[in-house]
Amino acid sequence: MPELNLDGLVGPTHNYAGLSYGNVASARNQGAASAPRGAVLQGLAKMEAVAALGIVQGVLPPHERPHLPTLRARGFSGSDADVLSKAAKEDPVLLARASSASAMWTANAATVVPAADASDGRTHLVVANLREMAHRAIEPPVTARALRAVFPDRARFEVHEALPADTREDYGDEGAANHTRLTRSAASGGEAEGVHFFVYGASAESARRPAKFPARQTLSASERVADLSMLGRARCVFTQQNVDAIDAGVFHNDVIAVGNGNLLLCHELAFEDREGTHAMLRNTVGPELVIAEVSAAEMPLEDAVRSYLFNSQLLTLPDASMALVAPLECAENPRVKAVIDRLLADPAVPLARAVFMDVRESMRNGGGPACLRLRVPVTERDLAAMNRAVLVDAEKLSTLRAWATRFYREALLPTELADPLLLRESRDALDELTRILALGPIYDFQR
Ligand code: SUG
Repeated sequence: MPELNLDGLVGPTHNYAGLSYGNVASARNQGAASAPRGAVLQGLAKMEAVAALGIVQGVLPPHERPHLPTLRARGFSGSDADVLSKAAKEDPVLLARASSASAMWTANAATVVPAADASDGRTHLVVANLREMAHRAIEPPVTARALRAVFPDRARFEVHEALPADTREDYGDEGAANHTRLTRSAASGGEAEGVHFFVYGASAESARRPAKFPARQTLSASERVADLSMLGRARCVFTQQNVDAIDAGVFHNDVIAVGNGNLLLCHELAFEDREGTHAMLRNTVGPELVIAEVSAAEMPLEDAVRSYLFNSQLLTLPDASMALVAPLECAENPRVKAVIDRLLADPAVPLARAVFMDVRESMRNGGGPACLRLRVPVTERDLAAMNRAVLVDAEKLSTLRAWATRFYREALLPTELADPLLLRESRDALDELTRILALGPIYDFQR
């Protein structure tokens, strides 16, 4: 029973602009030089490693950045070069927002509910509105086009537009980063039935809310996503994230908890109501559920945020054992490494191995291995019905490496975003990529 992982390809404008309030890595690295080519190659190496574990691996394309329509909508006019230079002078923050490669974190692209759990027997992908961060709120329309180009068969897949981002409804939605699918066994693919665990930062009824940083996911949004996906409420568990953790830099649940099959790995400070959440999960999933918890004494919250242990990918391999694909930072922090060794040695925890990957370029913006991928539990028939040009094998990986090496810069500073050549290079790269991945004209500049 396969699980498809769709990783976001890092875009040519990958840079550190400090745009995400509440994401401590993004703030810490503001203004630093980035390495777009190194970043995309790190991502491809991770995809190669995950594919080698026996997981079905594919890619989602970067978005068009700088996004000229965003700048023109704010009144900047003239040639593309004029628009860029005026924006750089008059509103550099807007230019940075229109230039972020943030679409690489595809865990925030959508929430996915496989056909096995949806009452209409189709797989649902609800695009996330990402309304809380201005630079990410411009992603949804192109994300929807990209997902439809990957899953064109409407009889099997429904790609929903993002929830309304205005204030009529309180829909703050960040997609799969706050959603975990659990099952009664190691099985994580599209054949097994699952339970859907939604974690939100705040709701109208919340007794406590984060004091410092935004609650990016709301309960209303999670409930609406569940309904659009045709999930019966009996399959759902909703719980509030620990607001103190949000204020400590845990801006998504996937920075403090990760689940797969019948295993939930989480920090003791993950949820507002720890005991109640564990009990709801045990009741809904069943006695097969294993909750492997890490205490604050064993690993303080600060280590969770720095190392991104919980942003590891937890994967079921073809032999039904589980592997943790963790950021290299976890191997370098003795306290975190000791937690991983303890989990591997614990016979009650179904975890067989750990693999460490260098995704530092993404980590410096607060994106670990799990942020970089969207999980789609599929069946063999789903795989046959999708656009298989996005799947990676040795040949596709080498094509993508050559493509990145040809178009991507070695280094980039946020002060270089107005360079008209960067726009040109990015468009040329994406134009070529839509051919490599057989996506059709998904970008505004191609329409
Ligand atoms: O939305 N960082 C992303 C990181 C997303 C991580 N995703 C998950 N946890 N699933 C964000 O905060 C930083 C961009 C900048 O500052 O230049 C950024 O958008």
